[in-house]
Amino acid sequence: MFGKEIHHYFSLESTNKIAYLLARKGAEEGTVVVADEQTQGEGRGDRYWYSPQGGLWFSLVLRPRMVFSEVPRLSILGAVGIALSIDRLFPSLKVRIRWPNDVVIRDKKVAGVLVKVRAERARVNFAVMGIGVNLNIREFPSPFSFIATSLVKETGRSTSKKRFLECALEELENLYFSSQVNVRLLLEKARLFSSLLGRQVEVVTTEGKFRGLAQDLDEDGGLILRLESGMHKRIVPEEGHIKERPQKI
Ligand code: BT5
Repeated sequence: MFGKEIHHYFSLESTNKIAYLLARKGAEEGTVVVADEQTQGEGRGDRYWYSPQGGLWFSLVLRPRMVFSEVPRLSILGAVGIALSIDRLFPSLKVRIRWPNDVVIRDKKVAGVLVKVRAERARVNFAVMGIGVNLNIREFPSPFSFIATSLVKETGRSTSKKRFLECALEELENLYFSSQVNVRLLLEKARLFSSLLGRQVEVVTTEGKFRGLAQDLDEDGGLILRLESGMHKRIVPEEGHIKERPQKI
């Protein structure tokens, strides 16, 4: 299903924008838009996503039967799908997910996920899952050089974009349909790859900063923190990001 229809472009502002337009016009679930480079790659909020040639930048049209509050689950699904793909192609790399949606190797970001949805009342009409993977980017300009890595930097080998995309679509499709039957499978995988669980973290949210032990993930992608006071705090993905490197305790 995923990738049955693929729209390939040499250069786009953002694959998410085109996929959103196609979805609005009725594109089928599984339609993919991929570009060799993006000139205005989008991160969450109004953050910028650096997308030169050499990376894999794609968006997937989904028509999930879910309510709006369940949408963060899709970002987790995207991150787990990419982590599984990297693990399958390069089992010796220690790939992790830094909540909510960063795929990291040695604490540096190798891939990111951005999900946009159109909802009517509380029901999701369609979703666009945008995924960026730094495959064959040999050098990053500042400020990305400190926070980003790529598969070629980690392995010394280039990766075929086609091969990675095929593998990612297969993993994403499996996760997508299996999580509709039982979301616990997805959560178990997310927990396995999580770089945070069991660590002391500081999370910055729209409500302020919270320090505590990252204890668990819940079904909708929330992070459960045990605060120093002993109280529990649930942080929803769209409201928080990790401020500093997690400390092992
Ligand atoms: C994300 O946002 O991680 C979502 C990235 C989604 C990109 C894909 S590419 C295909 C599709 N089309 C689009 O236009 N977007 C999607 P966020 O968690 O907000 O992270 C953004 C932050 O990551 C930036 O503020 C930078 O610090 C950092 N960053 C930007 N480009 C990067 C890169 N290539 N590699 C690693 N980190 C990067």
